Amino acid sequence: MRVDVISIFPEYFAPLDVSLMGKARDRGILDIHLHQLRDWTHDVHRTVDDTPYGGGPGMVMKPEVWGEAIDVVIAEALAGAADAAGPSVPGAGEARAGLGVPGEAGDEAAHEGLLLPRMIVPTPSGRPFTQEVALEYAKEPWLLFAPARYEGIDSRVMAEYGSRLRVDEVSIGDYVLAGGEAAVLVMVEAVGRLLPGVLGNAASVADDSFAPGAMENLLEGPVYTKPPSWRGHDVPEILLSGHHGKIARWRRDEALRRTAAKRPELLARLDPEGLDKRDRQVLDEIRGRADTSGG
Ligand code: JAH
Repeated sequence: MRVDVISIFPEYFAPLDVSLMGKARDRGILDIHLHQLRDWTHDVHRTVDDTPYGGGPGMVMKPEVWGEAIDVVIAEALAGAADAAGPSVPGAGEARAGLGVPGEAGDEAAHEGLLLPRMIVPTPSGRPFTQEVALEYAKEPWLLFAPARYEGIDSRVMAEYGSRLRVDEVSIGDYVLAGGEAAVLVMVEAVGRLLPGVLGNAASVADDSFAPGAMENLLEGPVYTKPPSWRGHDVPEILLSGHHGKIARWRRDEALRRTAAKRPELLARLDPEGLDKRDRQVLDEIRGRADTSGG
């Protein structure tokens, strides 16, 4: 997957060199390109913001700068992908090889067939970013993130690119940040770990909280490792039993109980078709307790 990020703080994305995302990049699974928005300004002050029409506090990011930045980033990525795919004239490949020009083989950034990116603008007024959205983005070959600062980007930028490519205004939660960069880090990590070959164990994705299927709208239960007893706290005996069927059932019970305790609003979203007899029994016990405690 190719990811472009245009920001006035490209250095904010240094954490993407670390750990799982760093490895995904080293392996060429995740190809992240960072761009300084101010590179597309034309004034000595490299101005990216201006006062809001209609008045009010704060500043708004200027549309012309974003427009040039997005146009050039897309055009250069497409030109690079065409280069990497090689010449369409038969025989020219040998000429290129003779000149020592790198071809597609061994070219880690050889994105063939890039059309247009999906553009993602983080904003508190956007659609909620969920595991479902992360899975959807993980299927895309190319994402372009446009994190704003100040009070946001002039809305005409989203209108313009909304008619040229797919634009999503997305929120990672109901709070206001100082800018969209931290939200981009969150989204790139949530999407990046879902890319084929990034996680060692594909099963761990299916068992995640919120994963489509059995864990949809459920939180994962508690986890434990050695030692079996620590400061008087014992690992639940069932986990030491080696009874894999019973362990799976206990984990599901705990997921249901934890979801009821911490995110009761999620229970209403459980698919009744996805609940077995024991699931319903656990939920009845939880509701019974809730009903008696309420009086
Ligand atoms: C704040 C531009 N959903 C979290 C979120 C995302 C973006 C922003 N704030 C919160 C934000 C200022 C300027 C974006």
